[in-house]
Parts: sequence; structure tokens; C-alpha cells
Amino acid sequence: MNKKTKYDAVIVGAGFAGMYMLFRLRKMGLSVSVFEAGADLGGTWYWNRYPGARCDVESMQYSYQFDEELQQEWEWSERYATQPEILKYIDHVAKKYNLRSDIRFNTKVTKAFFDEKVNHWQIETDDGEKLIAQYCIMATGCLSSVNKPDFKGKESFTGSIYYTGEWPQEGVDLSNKRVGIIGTGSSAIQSIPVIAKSVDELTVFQRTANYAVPAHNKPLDPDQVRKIKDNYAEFRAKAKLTPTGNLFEIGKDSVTLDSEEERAKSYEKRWQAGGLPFLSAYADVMLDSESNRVAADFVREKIREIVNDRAVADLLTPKNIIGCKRLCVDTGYYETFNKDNVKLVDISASGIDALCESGVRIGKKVYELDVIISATGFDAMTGALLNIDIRGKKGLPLKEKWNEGPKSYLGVALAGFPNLFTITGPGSPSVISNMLPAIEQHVDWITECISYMRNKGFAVIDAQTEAEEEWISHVRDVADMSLRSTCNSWYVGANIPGKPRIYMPYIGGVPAYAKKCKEVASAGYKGFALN
Ligand code: NA7
Repeated sequence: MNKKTKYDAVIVGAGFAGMYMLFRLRKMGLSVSVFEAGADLGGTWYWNRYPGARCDVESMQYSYQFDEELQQEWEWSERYATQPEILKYIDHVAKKYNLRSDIRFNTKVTKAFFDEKVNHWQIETDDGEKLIAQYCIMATGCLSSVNKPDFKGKESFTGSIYYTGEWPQEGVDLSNKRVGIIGTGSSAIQSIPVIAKSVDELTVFQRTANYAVPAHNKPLDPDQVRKIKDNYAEFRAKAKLTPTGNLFEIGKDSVTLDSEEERAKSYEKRWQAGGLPFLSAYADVMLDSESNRVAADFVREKIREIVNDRAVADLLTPKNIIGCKRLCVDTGYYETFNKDNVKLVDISASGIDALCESGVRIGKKVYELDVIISATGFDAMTGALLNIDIRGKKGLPLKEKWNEGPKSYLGVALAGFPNLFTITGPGSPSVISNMLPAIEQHVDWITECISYMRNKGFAVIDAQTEAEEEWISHVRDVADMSLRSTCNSWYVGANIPGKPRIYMPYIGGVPAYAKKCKEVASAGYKGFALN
């Protein structure tokens, strides 16, 4: 076999996870090759370049912390970074550590088979390359497999269809067009106010109304930045002690500890401050339905205050639990529905009936459009992994192992799939926490695991089925305690027809999760078989 086709490790994906994994393994002296479907770095941030795309976690927290020099030298310009600024940051990181040299772009990994005879992974790419590696590390992202609903009559539409999750690299000129947008999740809520400014008409097709709180985005205050940077390590350490790995001020334990007036004051303060900390006003918001109702009612009232037309305001008012679907962070979303060129169409009864030559048909009514934007989200957490033909011991396909939903030990390893690691996989805090520290925690854990194996002379590590079962049952138990698992969100796979319903992220909190991972490692990788 050609020398070049054999590596110690293959990493699939060159977003934040793949980049840091490459950095760590290369430093350890491993030969590593990274494969990336996109033409450049960034993963989900590479593809999601729709108008208004921005991170909903504050930039001072949504960044790497593995290198003090890096976190000191990089200057974010705004409280919430735009997608282009995140790509600039990624480019800076790649140049600083010379990462691109080991990354093959425009190349998809299509197959990964474990060969038990020689204990390595056989990997194939879409350009026909075959290679082998001792370790296969999936850095495929949680929100990277775009959901493209198969709308009836899709092929008959004569205009253009775009997906927010695969926005054309060259951009799209929407000026003076009649545009329809399907979906009212975070991507739509970010893009609608921006798109509405340039188009002739914007029609929003809403299946489920969503909660959004204002971002109050602004340029970062240099004094505030200095204060954080002077004690960045301490700031990061404190964040790791919070349930979501984000440094928010968490309010009182229960809403019952406050009078009605105090509750309103507390939510108003958070509404004015902006962003996801809104949901941390009381620690029981996601545990107690009455506490949740107080938060939800506050936002419902705000919608009524902002939106002039009562019928439109009613339609935009969510009925379900707040925070069950991910809370959206907006800039002028509800206000946009006061514009004359913006129309809201309720499709809650039967969805999109069909696309036709001239637009979208709902019942008997046709909405004439030049462009349709599908902001319909992702086959989250499992989609990107299941898109690859992954086979473990005895040729078991991952699709089969996961036919009743994802099973994983700690969200990082799969029983029967030795030497395969999944960064921020299902069963880990991942999307329910701040993704950047979640990625770093997994990459550090995997690096230490590989280093341990090399030091002790082990060639193979495989999660044990009992340990996996025990972990999954714990993941399920903690999910059942939270209101988050009770609605039809992408967290439970409800947005993808036929997807098994299971609450995928680990919701027991970042500190508890990190402690468990540490304990497993210090006990010589408890729950794993090493050979
Ligand atoms: P989301 O949050 O999954 O939102 C997708 C939206 O598209 C949501 O409003 C869906 O309605 C709607 N949708 C999905 N499929 C259909 C079909 N078939 N017909 C009509 N409407 C549909 O994805 P986003 O990209 O906005 O955000 C994903 C995450 O990225 C977000 O949570 C942040 O973490 C960043 P539904 O609510 O299912 O009724």
C-alpha cells in the first residue's frame, strides 16, 4: 500500500472541532489527514452564510481557549459575531497553526469500515481515494446535514430555491424580488429582518410560532474586553461551572420566591440586557411549568406590544413551552412584521401543500414568488454521521445500531465501533451548551485517551455495551426531568419524518458531564475495553 494512504488518524470535518483535533494530534506526533466537504474551513459556519447569520452566544465566550496567546491577540468587534467575522477568526487560527496543509477540501468521506483483523479503519472518499487509519475521528458537526423537505411539486417551481444551511458562496441578489421563506427557526428569525429590507415582498410561511428575545447587539466595549482578557482563564473556568458552559448570571432558584412585580422586573431587566441569559432569570424555568409560563407570558406580552396588527401578533405568539425549542436571539424580528412588504402565512394546519410553477400553494391560494428560501433546519446531531456508511465490528452498519435512536457512551464513543470517536456526539452536552468549550473538552479527552493508549501499548479501545446502556439510560432520565424534552424540537429529532424520537443532547449539565468524563479516564477508561 502506498505510504501516503496510511495515517495514524483520519479526521472527518474541518470546522472548529476538526481544526482543534488536528492541532492536538499533530502536536502529539501523529500522522493525520483531515477531509472536508466544503471548499474551505468552518463547517457549519462555512455553509450558513445566509443574510444576517450570526452566533447567538457572545463572541468573548464563543472562541477557543486552548492557547492564551490566541485568545489575547484576537479582537472581536461585536457582542455577537457575524458569520463573516467567525470565518475571519477561523482563517486566523488556521494560519497561526498552519492547519490547512493537512486538510483535503472538497472531499467527502463516504465510507468508514473497521477491519477487525488488523484493527484499523478503512476509509473511502467521494473522489475514490482509499486510506487506512488507526483512529477515525468524526468532527462532522451537530447542525451540518441540511433538512431539505421534499415539498410536492418542488421541481415545477420556475424561480430559485435556496437553503439557509447551504447558502450560495457568491451570495444571492434578492433586491426587488418576491421572496418566500419557509420556517421560523433561528435561521429564519435572523435573516427575515435583513431580507425584508431589500426585497419587494417577503412572505413568511410559519408552521410553529417561535420565541425570540432581543440580541441588543453592539460593538464590544474595549474596557469590558480588557477586563475579561486580564482574567480570561478565570472567566473561562467560571463558565465551566455553569450548566451550559456559558457565563450567565443565574437568578433565584424558583420563581415562587418572587412576587409578581419582582418577576416582571427581573424579566424586563433581562429583556433589556438581551440574549440567551433571559432563560436563566430563575433556575426552575425549564423544570417547572408554572415558572416556564411566567417567562413565556412575558415574551407573549412583548410580541403584542411590538406588533401593530392584532391578528398578526396572535399568529406570532407561541403557544408551547419557552426554551423547549432553542430560544432565538433576534434583531428586529417581530418589528419586521409591521412593514408593509412583509406578510405572515399560517401553515400550522397542513404545512406547505405544494410548490407550483409560480410559487407556493397553501390550500387553494397560490403565493406568487420569484425566490423560495427554505430555512427548514437540519437533520441534527445524527444526520451527518448517518450520511457516511460507517461499519463497526462484524460489519455492523451504524444505521442499524442507531435504528431506534443514537446510542453512544458519553457521546464520544460507540460500543462495537473501536477507535472511532465522535466529537460532540449525541449523548454529550454539545448543542445544549456553548459549543466551543464543548468541542475543546471532547478533543482534549480524546487526545489524552490516545496518548494513554500509546503509553500503555494498547492498539484498540472499544466502549462496552453495558457502560453505553447505562449512560444512555442516564441521558434519558435527566432529559425526562426537564421540560426541554416535551415538545417537537430538533433536539428530539421531531423535525425529520421517521426519525426516532429521543432527546439527543445530555442535559445533566456541563460540570456533571465533565466530572464523569474525568472519572472514566482516571479509572483507566472505565467502561471501555482496551487491547
Ligand atoms: P430550526 O430551528 O429547526 O427551524 C426550522 C424551521 O423550519 C421551523 O420553523 C420548522 O417548523 C420549519 N420547518 C421544518 N420543516 C418544515 C416543513 N417541512 N414545512 C414547513 N416548515 C418546516 O432550524 P434553524 O436553521 O432555524 O436553526 C437551527 C439551529 O441553528 C438553531 O436552533 C440554533 O442553534 C442555530 P416547526 O417548528 O418544525 O414546526
